[in-house]
This record gives sequence, structure tokens and C-alpha cells, in this order.
Amino acid sequence: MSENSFQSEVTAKAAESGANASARFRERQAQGGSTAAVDQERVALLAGKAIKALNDLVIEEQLSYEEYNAFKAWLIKVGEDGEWPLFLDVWLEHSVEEVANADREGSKGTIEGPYYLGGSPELEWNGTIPMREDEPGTPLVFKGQVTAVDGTPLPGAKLELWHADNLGFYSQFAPGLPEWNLRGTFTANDNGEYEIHTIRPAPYQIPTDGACGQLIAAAGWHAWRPAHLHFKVHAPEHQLITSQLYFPGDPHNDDDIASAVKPELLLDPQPNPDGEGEVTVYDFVLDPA
Ligand code: MBD
Ligand code: FE
Repeated sequence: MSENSFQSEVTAKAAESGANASARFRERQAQGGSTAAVDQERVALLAGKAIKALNDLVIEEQLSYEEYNAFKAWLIKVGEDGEWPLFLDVWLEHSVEEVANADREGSKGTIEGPYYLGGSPELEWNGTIPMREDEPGTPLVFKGQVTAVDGTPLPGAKLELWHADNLGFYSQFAPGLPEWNLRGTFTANDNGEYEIHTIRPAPYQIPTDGACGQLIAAAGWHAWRPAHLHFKVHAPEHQLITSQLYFPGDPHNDDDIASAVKPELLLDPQPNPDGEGEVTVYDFVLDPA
């Protein structure tokens, strides 16, 4: 595998990771995801409001035909590049998450993003996430406890962790990485505790060669998300929490392109007294179902 370690850097293409993200999303929907039949009145209300918002924009901003056609061409390209999951998760999902989790008392959640995969390898409470033998990056021990809002430990809670590698690439979306690289499902011990061994991810840059990258360049924005770890934490009779955790000092914690950083989600890594790299502690508090 070592010849392949850095292959993703040179070959990652927007169209490929976009096509993968679109395909994985479709598969999940087909497996009983949430393509809920939305009732007709609700569709009429929501679609009507969305269309009105765009029409208002055209009138307010006195849109020209040149701009209209540029917009049309760009929308077509988002589809061709498979970047609808990326576009929606970067620029819209944070509001959906805010609405969905407004009443939570436990830990804050944040967006899932386009790169989650279910069914990652199952590991013990103190396991090492699947990684290459020569996986580049600072070793990171990530540990803590999963409890209910009243502090009761939740034994057997499951933590799914997925994150980018030291170059900002996700397995199964960028090429040249082992299938489950930096993806694992950990079962908490009898006291709800977990201790995961991984490496620190790099900041993530939205692919620059696809439609989303084209928009970012045309608008003069930046394409970065701060370095982050993604989680889903489940326990029986408790609400699933989807979250991300961030590292202090990352220049993009304050201007995440996906607007998904919250102050409660910042870690505090310290030098690991028992080994190489860093150790960081975070406790998950789950609301009742
Ligand atoms: C990511 O890694 C991510 O987490 C989000 C939300 C969007 C794009 C890439
Ligand atoms: Fe991510």
C-alpha cells in the first residue's frame, strides 16, 4: 500500500468524489432512507416559497439575461459533477440541523456532510481505527464517556467515527485509499467509556475543479473547512447524535465554508503523557428518545 499513500493527492477529482457522494446518497435512500412522501400541501407551500424567493431575487437585483444564463449553466454543471450533495451539505444543511436539534439538552450536534458511510468496521471501546501502516499524521487518542442528560453512563453506546486523512481526503470518495481507511464503529465499555486511537485529520478543501469550486472562485470566497472529526453516537432509547469536533487554533474555525462550527465542539488536545502525539477528551450527552 505504501506506493499508494499519496496517490490521492494527485488524482482526487471533483467529478469522482461528487459522483461517489451522489451514488452513496442514492443507495441510502433506496435502503429506506428518508425519501418520505411529503404531503401535497406541504410541497406546494415549500416549492412555492422557494420559487418566490428566487423571483424576488431576480427583481430586486435586476438580473440580466447574461446572469440568468450563467446561473442556468452552473446549475447544469452541479448535476454533471455530482455535486448536489456537496452544495447542499455545505450551504444548506446547517440550517436543517439547527431546526432539527433546537430542543436538544445534551451535546450539540452539527451537520453530517456528504461523506458518511454506514457499516464501518466494528471495534472495541479502546480500538485503533483502520489506517494504513504508514498513515501520515500526528497520533491522536480520543476518549471520553457517553452518558444520558442526568449523567447515567450508557454502556454499549456505539460511536461511529469518520474523518479525512492528513491530506484532507476521505476513503471511498478520493481514490487510492483502503476501503475503510479512518472509518470505524466503536462500542463503549460497561461504564459508557471509549478510547479511540487515530491520527489528526487535515483541514478539508472543497474540490476546486468542480461546479462548487467554480462558484467559490467566481465569488472570491475560500474553499476551506477546518480540520474535523465526524461522529454518530447511538445508544438504545436515546436520540442519535450526529456531530463534528474541531481543533483549537485552526484558521478556519471562524469562517468554515459549511457554517458547522460551534464553540461547544472545540477539543482541547494535550501532549499524550503515555505515548506519541496527543490525547483529547470529549463526553457525549444523549437526549432521551
Ligand atoms: C466535508 O468533509 C464536510 O464535512 C462537509 C460538511 C462538506 C464537505 C466536506
Ligand atoms: Fe468532513
